Amino acid sequence: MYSKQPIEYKKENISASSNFKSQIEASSRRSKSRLILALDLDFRDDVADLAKDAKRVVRETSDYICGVKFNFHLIAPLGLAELKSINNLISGYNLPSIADIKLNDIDNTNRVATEYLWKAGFSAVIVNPFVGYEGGLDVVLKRAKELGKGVVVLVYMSHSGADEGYGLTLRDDKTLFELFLDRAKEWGADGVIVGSTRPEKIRSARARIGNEIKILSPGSGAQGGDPIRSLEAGSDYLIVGRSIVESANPKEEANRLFRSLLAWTETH
Ligand code: OMP
Repeated sequence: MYSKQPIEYKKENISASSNFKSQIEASSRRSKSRLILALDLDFRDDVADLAKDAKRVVRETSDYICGVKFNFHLIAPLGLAELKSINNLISGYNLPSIADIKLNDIDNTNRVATEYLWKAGFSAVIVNPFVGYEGGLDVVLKRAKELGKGVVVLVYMSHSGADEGYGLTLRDDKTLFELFLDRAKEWGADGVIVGSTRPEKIRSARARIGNEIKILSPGSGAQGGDPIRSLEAGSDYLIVGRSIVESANPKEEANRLFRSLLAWTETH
């Protein structure tokens, strides 16, 4: 198999604190927050101020969150230098940042894509397990371990059509969801994504994977998921985007959501 030597990383590119899981645990303990901000700024024709606006939202919400997630809303229009500059701000608050590209390709493409993400200062990446291990995600999982970066596996999405894929039953009566959970465990993933709109799936994910793997749940707020029900079902962290980012006052909205979860967070 063709495999290039890994890029030599300068120390500054590697987070000092051991790995993604311990980073987000520490961040959540410190902030008493289970909220990961999805920094999903809406489409605009002129992206000149996009990085500046993203930084503003990070500054305004940093007291109320334990991590930040970037999606194509920023990763597509911005370059490496701008992404790195936003990530520098985020790591200055001791918050980990997750690159949500739902990575889904052959090993060489996955290797190049994630090397850029690590260079841009991300702490973790979200991958699609459908692509498989050998010649697919193997390079990502191995390299992430070397660098203390996190790999988060998509196992049940939050939208209603997710049943058409993740809900399929295989020949041995296992669902694709269960297979993906088993893979996440086998591969030593740091986390899995299960939609906040499906507390019953969160509960069965927790029962199947145990407590070592974090459950990250998007879908509270704009998609109608109930944050407390997700946490009660076993989610470790809630990923929230539009209800904060697109509100008239992101700081106030993040604070409101933070406070609504505080009683739960302080007792668990
Ligand atoms: P809001 O619906 O605006 O709170 O944003 C949710 C964020 O989580 C977006 O960035 C989505 O792309 C992402 N997401 C889901 O909404 N559902 C999923 O099943 C998986 C993700 C994700 O991987 O983060």
